[in-house]
Amino acid sequence: MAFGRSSTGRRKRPVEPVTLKLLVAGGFGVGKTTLVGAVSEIRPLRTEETLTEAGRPVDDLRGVETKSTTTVAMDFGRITVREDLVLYLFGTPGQDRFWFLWDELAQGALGAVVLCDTRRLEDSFAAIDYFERRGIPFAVAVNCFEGAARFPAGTVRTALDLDPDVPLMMCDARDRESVKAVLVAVVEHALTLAARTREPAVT
Ligand SMILES: Nc1nc2c(ncn2[C@@H]2O[C@H](COP(=O)(O)OP(=O)(O)O)[C@@H](O)[C@H]2O)c(=O)[nH]1
Ligand SMILES: [Mg+2]
Repeated sequence: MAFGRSSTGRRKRPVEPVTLKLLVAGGFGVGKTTLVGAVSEIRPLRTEETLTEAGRPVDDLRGVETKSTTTVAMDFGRITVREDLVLYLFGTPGQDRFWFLWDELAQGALGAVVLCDTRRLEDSFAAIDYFERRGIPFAVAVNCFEGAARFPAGTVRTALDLDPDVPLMMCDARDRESVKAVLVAVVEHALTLAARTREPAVT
């Protein structure tokens, strides 16, 4: 038969993966650079600068006193979640003085992870507001630093005033599997929301 789609004798074609863009946001020192580095298959592109004395009054180091570098532009990484799904991660700069970059970074993003540290939850309010206002789907991940008090998810949810459908998870930004679970949750959440908005209106 001349035409047909028999696959016998044919090599399985490599799957062309879907690529999605996710943002990683949250307060300064919350673990964004660590998270991207933990899962990235490519050497993460980082734009770290040594914290200068001049930046000290601005860069709040409470809880991360050992931190000696800061991300001035962004972190960038890539993770293949499945053969057919590749995520590109863009870490947003945590400091308010780099907010002008956010709108550029948010272009084309499917969704975002907002990382939080329970010692400084308020540092992640701005990121949550940003995604809520722009209707960008996001999940909240609490980076469980040792020494930080553990709170039940419900308490954190209330403190952050999250909508009930926003996924909230505990994670360890240094742990690949933990971070992967967070990223998968964001993708699933974003796809669920997208499917909901695409549903035809009932007439
Ligand atoms: N103990 C612990 N330290 C962490 C964790 N995540 C990040 N760190 C450390 O906290 C500091 C701030 O993390 P970093 O990824 O640079 O924060 P960023 O400013 O959000 O990019 C660094 O010294 C990290 O090594 C974590 O889950 N546990
Ligand atoms: Mg950083």
